[in-house]
Amino acid sequence: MQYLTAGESHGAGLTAILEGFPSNVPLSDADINAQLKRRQQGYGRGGRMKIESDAVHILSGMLGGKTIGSPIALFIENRDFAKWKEYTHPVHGNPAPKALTAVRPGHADRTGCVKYDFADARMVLERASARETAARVAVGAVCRRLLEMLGICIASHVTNIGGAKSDMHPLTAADVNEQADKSAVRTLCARAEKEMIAAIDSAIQTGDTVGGEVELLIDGVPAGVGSYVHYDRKLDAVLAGHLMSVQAVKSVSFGLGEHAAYVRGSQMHDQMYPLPSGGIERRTNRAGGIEGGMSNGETIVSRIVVKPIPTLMQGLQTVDIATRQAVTAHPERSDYCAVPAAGVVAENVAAFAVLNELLKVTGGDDFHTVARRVAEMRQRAVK
Ligand code: EPS
Repeated sequence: MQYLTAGESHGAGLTAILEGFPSNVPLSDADINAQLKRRQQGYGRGGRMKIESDAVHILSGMLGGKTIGSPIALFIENRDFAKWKEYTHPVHGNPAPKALTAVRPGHADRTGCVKYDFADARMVLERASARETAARVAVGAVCRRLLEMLGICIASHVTNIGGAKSDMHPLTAADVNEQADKSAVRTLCARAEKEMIAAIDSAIQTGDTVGGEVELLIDGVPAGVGSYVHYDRKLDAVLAGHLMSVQAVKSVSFGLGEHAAYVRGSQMHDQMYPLPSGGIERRTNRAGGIEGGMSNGETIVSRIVVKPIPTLMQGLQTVDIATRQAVTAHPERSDYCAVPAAGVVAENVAAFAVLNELLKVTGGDDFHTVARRVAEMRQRAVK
């Protein structure tokens, strides 16, 4: 499979095309809208989320409520475009009144202007904006539908916001989203929830922003997705690339992650025990479900760190690229914290990556062929 996204944050909307998705998968707008809605939640979002109410238009790739194997085109309208079109209309807009030259440290503003030869960072930020993640979530939601039918479940929860840490580290994805979605900051830990909200409130009061960490869990991936035989087929490398591409992500790790630097081999590796059924049991999952670049059949566990958003109401010291004078960076409307949303984005970005790697193993243009092959893979792991 492959997908493309297009669209500017204050343009007409976001478009995505997903190519290579198997046929005969039942799908509805509601499946995608449910994920879009989850992405819009979270304490600490800015005013924009009160304007948008993301809903997908499925333009192609389906007939009679099922996918038909042809490219799936998706469109999400930007409601805010109604107020912006005199500036951001692709042909008739005049962006000059909305020019941004007090470039924001940490944002794509400055380097984007150098790279694309612009005198106005508006030309950069419209596309660099994390608004684009709505399109990626829509694509992921389609992939997720098929993964669910194969018994593959993806979930996430917030483990840290601004240093307020959760103690909860569930071993599987089951019920995690159900619980996390009830929390304003998508955390499973009641104590940490209060501290996380306090950290966001404190950032809001001081015109600052906070980042954090999410944990991603993927259950049910059969052993043998990805491969050790070549660098570009390693599942952890592929997944990390997709997750790292999400706006504001600064690190991605699997299993023990950076803690692996502190332990010995005997404390690191997940020992194996025979089961009467013929299968093999592990009593730990420090590998995070991936060994030798392949899923090993255990839950895939990844931790993703998101930096504090670089648009600060208090402004940071910078240089105006028009005047070359020292100024305070432009304080724009933005989010104070988008960590809860980042977890939802991570889930859906991972859904594409996992399905894409799975389809490379199974082959198959239609759902039943894929499902039969997945069943064979699972069977092989216990014989
Ligand atoms: C963003 C800035 C804010 C966010 C936006 C990402 O938008 P605005 O400048 O319109 O207030 O709300 O996120 C979304 C619109 C979204 O859908 O997530 C940025 O600069 O990255």
